[in-house]
Amino acid sequence: MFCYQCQEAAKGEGCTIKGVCGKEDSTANLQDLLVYVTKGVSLVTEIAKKNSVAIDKADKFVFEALFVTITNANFDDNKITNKIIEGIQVRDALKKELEDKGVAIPSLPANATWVAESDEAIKAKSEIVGILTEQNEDIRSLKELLTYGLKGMAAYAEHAFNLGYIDEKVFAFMHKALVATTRTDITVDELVGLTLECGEYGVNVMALLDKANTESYGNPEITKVNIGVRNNPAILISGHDLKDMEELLKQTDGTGVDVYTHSEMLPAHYYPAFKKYEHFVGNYGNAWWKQKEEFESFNGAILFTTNCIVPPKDSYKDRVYTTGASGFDGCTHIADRKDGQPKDFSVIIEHAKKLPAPTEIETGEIVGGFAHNQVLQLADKVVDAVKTGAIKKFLVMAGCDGRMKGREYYTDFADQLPQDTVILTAGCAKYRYNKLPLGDIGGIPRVLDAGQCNDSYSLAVVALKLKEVFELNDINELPIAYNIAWYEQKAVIVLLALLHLGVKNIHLGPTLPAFLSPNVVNVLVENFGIAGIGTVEEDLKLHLA
Ligand code: FS2
Ligand code: SF4
Repeated sequence: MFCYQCQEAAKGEGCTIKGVCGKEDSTANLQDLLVYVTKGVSLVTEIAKKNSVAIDKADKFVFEALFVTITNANFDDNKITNKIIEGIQVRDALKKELEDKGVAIPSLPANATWVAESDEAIKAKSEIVGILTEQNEDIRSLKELLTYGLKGMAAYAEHAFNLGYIDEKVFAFMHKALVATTRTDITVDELVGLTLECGEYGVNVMALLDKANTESYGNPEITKVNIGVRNNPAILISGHDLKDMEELLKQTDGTGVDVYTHSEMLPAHYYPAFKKYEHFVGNYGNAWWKQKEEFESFNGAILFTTNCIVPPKDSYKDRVYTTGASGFDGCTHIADRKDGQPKDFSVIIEHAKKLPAPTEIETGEIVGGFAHNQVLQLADKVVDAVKTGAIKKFLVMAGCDGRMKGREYYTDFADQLPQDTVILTAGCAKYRYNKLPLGDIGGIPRVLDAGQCNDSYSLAVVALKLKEVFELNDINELPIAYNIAWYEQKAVIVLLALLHLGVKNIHLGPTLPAFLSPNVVNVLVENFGIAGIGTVEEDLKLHLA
């Protein structure tokens, strides 16, 4: 195996024996093969599209498959193998339709012709299609940067799709970009161009998901979320998928089973449509990487709707369920929706009924719900505070959390910011500082949480609005600094989206991606002012200058 797609890549270079995330060598290889086959699906899809063959199954396959390969989403070799076989079937069905129409299919790369003859053949192939097959370090770096952006895009496209929202142009870009990564003659300049274009479609897919979420469940509003517990059996729901959230709340209503959110599902509390459920109690615990302790003390059943899974301990593994793109060998998987019917969560609900209530680990409330609609309602207040000097600077500290010790930097940075600064956040990065007593500025909390990582889109909408109000020519003239934390590939698409919107001088930590070669880092530094992080003291000076 060789994997360097996330921030925790071993030695800052890549995992080669087993993932720091817990991914086994066989799983990593199968994920490489799934990406390889997915590129083959896109190669044939491009031809099918030109010849008016329906490609909706291929669109769906591509975003599902890429999502499965995101860091710590799916550790189930059987599920990944089935997806590889499904990809070949989708691809070959398109070929058959083309042949039936009399279309001559040109000679294609092996991605589009390889067939899985046996389990042994799948294993053998999975060992020779990894990232390192691309010899040129810069081309490899750019191909992977693009692929990781697409993985993030795929995750957001899938959540939107689950709510009935699609953007065919996003799918078309995914196919085009995947095909480009199969080319052996592609240049650095072409890949840089595609990477920037990826950011454009990143904005589009986040806007689509924002529309899907807000039209389905209302605009997030300022909300106090309980972090204590009640004395009922319960289900803890993690991940990002709001359709799963809705269906679980409906199916648990009146059963005596409470529902709590974990990590990135916290922002579900901000949506009006979910507030009506009396049994939707609060948020339990912190960011994803603390799940070993927190799932132990939660006592109830746990549902993963997406990443981030930490391989579960035996002591609670039987209480863990997965659905959608997520999977873990030995955990029960809740099947996909069929024929427009909701998923059936009865098995986890019945299990939860037999389990003890959660053990309290903290009490109190956290405040969030500052997505674009809510912030724009407060715009006058915010603009006044900037004009009077009550707010001197906004710090965008969105992104991911992770277990690396160096991430204490973000707690210290937030804690030491002066009283006339406001943190704008989204994603699970917030758990590094959202329980600190940072206070407010004239009623505006000093940490404004827009929601999940995809709600970084909201932060961009707010920035663009402020640019308009202050009649500025450039988004970079605003008193906003970007100190972003990353972990997995959704942060990659968020970063590319911000670059597309013209944001410069983003600081990215706790370490720069292992998949960026020195030359690619130079391109990002020279054109966008991207930089890593320094010490808290240095960075406070830098960002507040
Ligand atoms: Fe956090 Fe994990 Fe949201 Fe990432 S819960 S690192 O998936 O996408 O952010
Ligand atoms: Fe390593 Fe991250 Fe890849 Fe897991 S996803 S194998 S931790 S680089």
